[in-house]
Amino acid sequence: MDAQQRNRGIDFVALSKKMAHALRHAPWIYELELDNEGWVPVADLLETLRAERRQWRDLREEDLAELIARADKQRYEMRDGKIRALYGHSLSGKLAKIEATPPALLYHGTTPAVLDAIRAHGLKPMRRQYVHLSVDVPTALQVARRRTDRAVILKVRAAAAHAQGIKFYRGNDMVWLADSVPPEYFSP
Ligand code: HQG
Repeated sequence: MDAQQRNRGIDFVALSKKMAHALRHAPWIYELELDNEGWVPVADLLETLRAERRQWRDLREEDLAELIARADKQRYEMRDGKIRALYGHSLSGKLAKIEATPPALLYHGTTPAVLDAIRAHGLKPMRRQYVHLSVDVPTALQVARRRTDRAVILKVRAAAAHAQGIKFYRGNDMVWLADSVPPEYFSP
């Protein structure tokens, strides 16, 4: 039995992308309203997803739980009848995140084309609410390879930045968030 059969024909990649659009970028298109921590009722999300595609018309909470459990990245969190994206938001209203102490070093995977701008101005959130940082080089490489086969990895002295008042927030086990990172905290 392949993955498709096990999951009643549900295409988890397409579903996850639709969820990202709804929970990170444009909830209003789906008549969803995120609370200030990014949560929406699972029932509301299911209702809108069921209407999106024939193959999703019987979508259940268990399917979302399975998607979360089997995903390559921990993008979503579901509990107490609510679900949210853990990072990646581009909404204009900034979500409330709890500050946390980052590991000593974090990594940012990017492309050669933007390296000069990043070295000059630091890491900026660009279209998202936060800068995204990875806990290790393999994860940063994976991030960069979405855009380039010539990945560039920046090493960020996160603990030093944190000690100087730069705020960090946990995304998931592999991803940390920051408002911005000035260039003096890049390791050579
Ligand atoms: C770059 C995915 C010019 C930055 C990933 C990046 C991640 C600058 C791009 C998550 C800059 C923004 C986020 C500056 C930063 N000047 N360019 N000053 N500062 N940049 O997609 O980190 O699969 O918003 O280097 O795995 O690539 O969707 O950020 O290239 O965890 O779950 O501006 O999204 O997760 O791009 O990726 P993005 P990102 P998912």
